[in-house]
Amino acid sequence: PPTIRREDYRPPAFLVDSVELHLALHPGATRVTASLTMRRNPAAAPAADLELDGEALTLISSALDGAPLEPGRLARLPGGGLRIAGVPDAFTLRTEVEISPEANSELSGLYLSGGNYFTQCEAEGFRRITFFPDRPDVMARYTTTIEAERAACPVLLSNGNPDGAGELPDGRHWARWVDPHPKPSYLFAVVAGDLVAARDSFTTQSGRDVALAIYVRRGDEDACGHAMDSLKRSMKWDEDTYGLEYDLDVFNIAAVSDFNMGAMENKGLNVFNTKYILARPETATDTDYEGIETVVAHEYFHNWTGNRVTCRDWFQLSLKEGLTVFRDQHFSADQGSAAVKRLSDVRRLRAAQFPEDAGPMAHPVRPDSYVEINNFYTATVYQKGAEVVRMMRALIGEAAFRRGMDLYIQRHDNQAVTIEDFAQAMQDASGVDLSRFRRWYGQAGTPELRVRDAFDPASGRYTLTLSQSTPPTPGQPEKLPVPIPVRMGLIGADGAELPGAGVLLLEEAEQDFTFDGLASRPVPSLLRGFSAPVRLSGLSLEQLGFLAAHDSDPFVRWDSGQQYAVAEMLRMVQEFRAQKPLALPEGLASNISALLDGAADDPAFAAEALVLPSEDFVADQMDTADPEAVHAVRQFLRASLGTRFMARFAALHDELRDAGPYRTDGISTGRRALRNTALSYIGRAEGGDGIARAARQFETGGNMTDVLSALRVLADSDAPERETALAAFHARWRGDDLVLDKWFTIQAISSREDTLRVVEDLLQHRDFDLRNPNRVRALVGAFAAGNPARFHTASGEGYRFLADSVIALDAVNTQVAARMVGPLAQWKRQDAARGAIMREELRRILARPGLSKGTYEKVSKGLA
Ligand code: HT7
Ligand code: ZN
Repeated sequence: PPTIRREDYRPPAFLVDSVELHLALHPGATRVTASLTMRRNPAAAPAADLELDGEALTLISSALDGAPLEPGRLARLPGGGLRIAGVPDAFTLRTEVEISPEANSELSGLYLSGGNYFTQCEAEGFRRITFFPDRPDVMARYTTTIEAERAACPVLLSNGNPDGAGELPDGRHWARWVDPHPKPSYLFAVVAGDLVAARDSFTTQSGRDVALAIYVRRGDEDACGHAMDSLKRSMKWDEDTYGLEYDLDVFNIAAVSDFNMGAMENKGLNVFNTKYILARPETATDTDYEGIETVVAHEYFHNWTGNRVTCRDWFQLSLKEGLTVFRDQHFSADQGSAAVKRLSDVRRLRAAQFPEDAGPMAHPVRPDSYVEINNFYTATVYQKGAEVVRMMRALIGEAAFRRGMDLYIQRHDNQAVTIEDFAQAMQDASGVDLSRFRRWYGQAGTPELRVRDAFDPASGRYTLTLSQSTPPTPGQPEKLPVPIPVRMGLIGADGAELPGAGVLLLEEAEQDFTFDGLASRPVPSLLRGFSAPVRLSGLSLEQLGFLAAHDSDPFVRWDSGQQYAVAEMLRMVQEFRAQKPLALPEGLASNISALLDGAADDPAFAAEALVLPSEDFVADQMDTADPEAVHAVRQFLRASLGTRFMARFAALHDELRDAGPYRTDGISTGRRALRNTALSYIGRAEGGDGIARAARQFETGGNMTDVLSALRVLADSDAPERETALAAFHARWRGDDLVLDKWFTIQAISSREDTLRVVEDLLQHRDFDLRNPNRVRALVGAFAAGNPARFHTASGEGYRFLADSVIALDAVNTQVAARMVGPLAQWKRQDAARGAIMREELRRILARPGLSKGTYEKVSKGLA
């Protein structure tokens, strides 16, 4: 398959001013008629023929300016597109095509889910609905008429504002929608079916009333409250923070249980995975509630950053995604504890993006090439992209950043632009030269930041030497220094903050920063708030322990504790490999003890800090991973800490029980998180009553957070309560897809040795469905990406299981299949024996005839 390169970008030869679409919905044969008002693009090289994208379309008829096109002027292009020879400078093209929603298991284009129709057009799904120049720099005004059988599809929705509806013969009806804003085709959407709405309204800052509706399956309307509340808070926040107001009369959301990703920001008609809409205390965990708030906000914020100002081409994806993740993170931080939100964002970045940036798929935030664009909806484009925006704000200051946003939107409203345009607006608004900073967009790899320090007692001068280097990544052997903002402070021996705190800007490979007037050697607190997405090294175990206990910055306090634990765990891994007996390090125990002392002051922070670094995170710090040894060490520590502090964990578990109704405020979720962290330690402790506590909590827990935490403890155990609880959970929640996903996941991530067998059996379970991405992610994805000890079993069975799953999936849904390849592609991180089996499995996938280009790209790059 061809590689698309950023440097090959050319403006579109033809533009589309307006689109009149008519969809006559039928499950097996939907008719789509499109009338496109088109003209030559004066900014493009002249082209005699018109080329339109198309995929899986059956052409029924076509006409140019009202006259049927003779077959001699039409040719089909290799991927399924259409070439029309010799078109005039301006014309109307009318095409009629047939598509089959019921045969569409890709979930891209128009498809059926539970008998209802949904579309997904990003990135290149619109070409599966009609012939079109399906690229984001072609922005047009859409009018959409949908007709369907009234009984099966009482609800007919599209983008924009409603503009009429009526009856048709044979029990059919129609509705028309007009979207006044020009938009790229990837933001087009249609939803039709038997759905019911939860309704509300929002009055904008200029006094316009917007009708809000969330469409769900009948019976789920009572589970939309949190999503609706999150939507209204997002609308208000964007007005207050950026002066950005919603721009249509209606804002609709439709929820669907078969969906490739989390949600989609289609103009005026967001489509959401049910996972990010539906929540009841008894079915959704605190993490689910947080996810809903974040994703609802994210999609809403796209209305300006993505929709009104969109991307020129898909290489600019981070223009909308990095910026919008930055915005949703800022919003969520403003809703509760900003510090705890930052820790969890950084945890996620390190878990997903750092390994990606160090692996075979490493790419810059603005990639240079791709084979399948769907493979580039990555942690790098999203999360690292957000970090780059955050650094930009740190460099130019909050006020200038706001001016930059105003300027960016004012300059580029209704345009399809580049990351350069965004950086230029920030530069123009701030007066700060960002030319060097732009390297962050072009260079892949995680910079390594090293610190050395020296103190001269005679002069009282303290010198911090910071140096940076970025490792080579595929296609980028040499790296230049990037500007790294290092927010820092100095801590005195008594734990007090000393003068000198601020932001150091490391621009060169190495720089000295001096501080005068110090009485004794301070401890440096670096990367406060995680001011740059880098790996920091050079602090001693002693300094880390000191910072974990004393720093005023919660991020550094948390991170130093984690780094301390990692250092000890790495040492223990060596002991384990040398078959030496393991012992609980006293320093680590005293860190945990100090956290327990202060737990009542900030339960949410304590819950984060008490959790040991994940197995993946520890393995990521090793030259060659050793999943068995890391697992053994982590389990040993959990058990030893649980045993050592049993009484204190038990007291927390008793004291923090929820009183009163379920609430999702930061205090309540923090208390539950801490209580369940305590339970998980007790569950591993020797001689404890963890199983009895978990069984009791499982039976009596009043919310899914508590029930699932208890079930997790049981699912990891060999106790008879395990089977009883899993069976009871299944019986109770069989009818609820989202809860059943949790049942699959909890078994897939169990630390038990028989987990792979269990997962293989679950693949055959009557409730497993390869066509449902949530279910696939819940079982296959959770096992391969969330259970390193069992996935990397030395026999290679875990690898074979994943390769078999990818092969089966590729025939059903290529986007989901390609996304599952990731863990196999990390073979260079494993030892030679495992690496060889992983490569063998990648080759086996690659040898499959008819492999999709997305899976091909992931596997072939993974093998390189
Ligand atoms: N902009 C969207 C990204 C997306 C997507 C969503 C659903 C299904 C397939 C998709 N491909 C790309 C979601 C977002 O980031 O907001
Ligand atoms: Zn997005």
